[in-house]
Amino acid sequence: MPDTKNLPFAHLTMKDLEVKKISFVLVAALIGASFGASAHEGGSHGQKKAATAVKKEQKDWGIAGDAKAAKRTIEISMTDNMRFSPDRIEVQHGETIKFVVKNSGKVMHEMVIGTKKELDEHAAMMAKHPGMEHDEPYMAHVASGKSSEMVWTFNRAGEFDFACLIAGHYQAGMVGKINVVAQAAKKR
Ligand SMILES: [Cu+2]
Repeated sequence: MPDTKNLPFAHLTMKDLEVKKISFVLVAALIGASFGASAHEGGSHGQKKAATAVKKEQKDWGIAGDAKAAKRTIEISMTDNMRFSPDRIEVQHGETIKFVVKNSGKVMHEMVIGTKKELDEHAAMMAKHPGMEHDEPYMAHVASGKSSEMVWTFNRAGEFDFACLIAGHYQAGMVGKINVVAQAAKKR
């Protein structure tokens, strides 16, 4: 057992300790704030710009893309008979696609890209909480008669799905397939 008499604050009451602790937290916060501020200044414009841009998070089915990197546009139409058109897309591994997602129906629809597993789970959650708001760079929610754009980089090869996760729509089969194929081996 340590001898409490030799501890630096042993002579202080609990109340004194609280005050010490609070002022320590305040000092730490101030130091943190000034560090944060100088780090931000050091980052200059580049960092500022990144903060306002779309959050790019690597997913199993790719990552948010830059519109200027998209060399191909794919138009997807969504209808009230719970179908996407086209509902099969093939892209090259590494390709950035600009999707123009058009709602040709009378009710709200959305296009959400993901793995089958992820979409199944997400759809189950949407069915439980139909009014739930969700927004990510791999989804486009489109009101009747409107169009919305979404840019996605398919930097993972494989078979992925896209779906409308509005309660009832996924269950009615509003799903499509995206096949991300590895670049063909160079022929000699
Ligand atoms: Cu839908």
